[in-house]
Amino acid sequence: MYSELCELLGIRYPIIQGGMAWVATAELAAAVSEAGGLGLIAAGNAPASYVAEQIAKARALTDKPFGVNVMLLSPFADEVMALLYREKVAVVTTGAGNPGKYIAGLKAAGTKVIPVIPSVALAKKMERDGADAVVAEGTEAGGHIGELTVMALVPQVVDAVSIPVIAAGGIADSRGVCAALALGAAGVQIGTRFLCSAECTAHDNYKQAIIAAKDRDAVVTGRSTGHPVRGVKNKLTREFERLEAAGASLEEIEALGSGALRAAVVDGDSEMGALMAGQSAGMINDIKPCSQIIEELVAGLGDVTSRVGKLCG
Ligand code: TUI
Repeated sequence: MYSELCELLGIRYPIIQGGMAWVATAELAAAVSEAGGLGLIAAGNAPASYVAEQIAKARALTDKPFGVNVMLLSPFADEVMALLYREKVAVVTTGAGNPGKYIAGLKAAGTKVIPVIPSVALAKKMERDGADAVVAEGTEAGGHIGELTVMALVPQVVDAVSIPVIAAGGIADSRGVCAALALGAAGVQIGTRFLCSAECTAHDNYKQAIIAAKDRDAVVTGRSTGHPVRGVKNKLTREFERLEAAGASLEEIEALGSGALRAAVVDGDSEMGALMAGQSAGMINDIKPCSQIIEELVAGLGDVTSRVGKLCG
């Protein structure tokens, strides 16, 4: 499994770990990078000082390239980007917004810039602004999501831009990786599967909720706020649904979500915590080391491609 992305990023496999706020710490990022993928530290809603600590920790854990994901709705996005101009990490990915104004500064630092995009229009804009690749994230993903599925979004983005396209959303095994490559992707970004890894420092209750989840359990809340979020169904998502149905104010709905991700990841609150996860939650049944997750993703491709080859050949 080798693509232009491996060349661009200096990695063995074109497998990127999702930039999950609170979940994607230096430990997880280093484990994925050590295993030949690209690990990411998530800046989430944290200040630059936290990101600086995490970068130092990851550098102590691995010599391999890793990246930082910047969530652009964060009040600290500007100061985190200012830090990244100095830190010269290999890769910066962005989510939940348009990173256009930061691209030149990151590129001047020698950093590869890979925005996560939910539409063809934003992909084209990012290419014009100098992005090195894009992650086309489907609505199957966990956390804050767009509307299009991977199946529809990825080929349309591939047709619209010349830079490499990385598929994300709902991918957790070799079948998903192979399908993404068939759609024209140069690689994949995987979140939920890496959350259920041995090296992920998220609370075990969060991991167990994903393992227990069935196909329809990763639900979307917050559509009425303009920031839809997918996560495992629990007391919190039911409370969201109740408030949204009752026509509660934006402030009331957002107050419910505030601090809920930290509660899930750090405190293990599986009732009122935001158990953000993608639709792949239903096919994740165990916790294993990142190296094993990556080895199995790659090793399984032979069987998938030979099956497809027989059907098509
Ligand atoms: O960003 C994500 N996933 C996230 S961010 C997050 S924290 C959060 N929590 C509550 C509400 C909002 C955020 C949890 N999960 N994935 C990448 C992603 N980016 N999905 C969708 C987008 C996106 C949306 C609009 C990217 C760009 C965009 O552009 C709008 C514009 O400004 O042009």
